[in-house]
Amino acid sequence: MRHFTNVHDLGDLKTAVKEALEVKANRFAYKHLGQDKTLMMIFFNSSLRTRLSTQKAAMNLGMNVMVLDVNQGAWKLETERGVVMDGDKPEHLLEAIPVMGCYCDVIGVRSFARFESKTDDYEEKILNQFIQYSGRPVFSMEAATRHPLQSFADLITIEEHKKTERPKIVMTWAPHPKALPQAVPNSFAEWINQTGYEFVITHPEGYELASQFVGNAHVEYDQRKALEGADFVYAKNWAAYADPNYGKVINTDRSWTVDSKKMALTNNAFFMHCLPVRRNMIVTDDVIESPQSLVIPEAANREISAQVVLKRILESL
Ligand code: AN0
Ligand code: CP
Repeated sequence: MRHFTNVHDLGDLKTAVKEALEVKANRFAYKHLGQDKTLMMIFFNSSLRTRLSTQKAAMNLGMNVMVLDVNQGAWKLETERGVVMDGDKPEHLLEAIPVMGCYCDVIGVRSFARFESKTDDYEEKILNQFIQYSGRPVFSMEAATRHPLQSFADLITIEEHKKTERPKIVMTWAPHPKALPQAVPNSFAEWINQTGYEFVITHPEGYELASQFVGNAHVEYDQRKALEGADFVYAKNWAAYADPNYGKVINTDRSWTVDSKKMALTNNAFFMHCLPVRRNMIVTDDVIESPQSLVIPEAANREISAQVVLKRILESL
């Protein structure tokens, strides 16, 4: 595998999950793979889990790691070609990317949707420029439309906890005060659609996701109905995708918060969220603290998903 930006790059998911569980059981077995290889992680946006888990995964593989926070200490980067650079941005991405590529063997990029142009976001303009101009294998650490390392960790967590062959998975929108990208829900949907599990997406009207991600999932606008019999409840906020509200918060209805009454409608479901989470907006304290909450195991599996991805990239160098 050279680049990792979506579920299809990983090939067969059963094989990938099997490899993940092997890596998890013996995470230092591949230390030779990364010897004298350097990972560069580039962050255009904040992170706790992605930064730490990906660095840990790289260290497990014997790699050296460099981290650049573009907004803290680097030159401000112009991203548009053709701009007369007389403003506050001293450097262009078209020089910065190949320069970064000179100093490393693998590049991880975090670059969220900016909500300035739906086309730019959904064409993955920033991530694709790294793929085109860095000369290095590139993997997404959450780009504009997807967060595949998160979805892979979520799938590993589901495989570890499922009690039936074909669990019912419900992804529910939940309220949040600020506009958040669709990357996490898009990506989760893309991955779960590959599993063939029963998959329901529930959200208020106006929060429809792009059809290429919804795929064959059942969309149910009644959250209570959606949650009936669920084995896994995956909560997430996202801003509107549909025009004319792209990138906007159109509703912060707290009746959508996941609480114990909602969880009582389920089949004693596990609760999942990628974190960071705003308590008592997205989910109540009691639900996230309950024994059914998988938020910490999900975060722990971020080390494993990153390690499988880095291992496969290193194997292809
Ligand atoms: C980001 C998002 O919703 O995409 C990152 C989640 C992993 N969340 C926030 O910005 C709070
Ligand atoms: N879940 C996740 O990607 O968290 P961070 O934004 O903290 O990296």
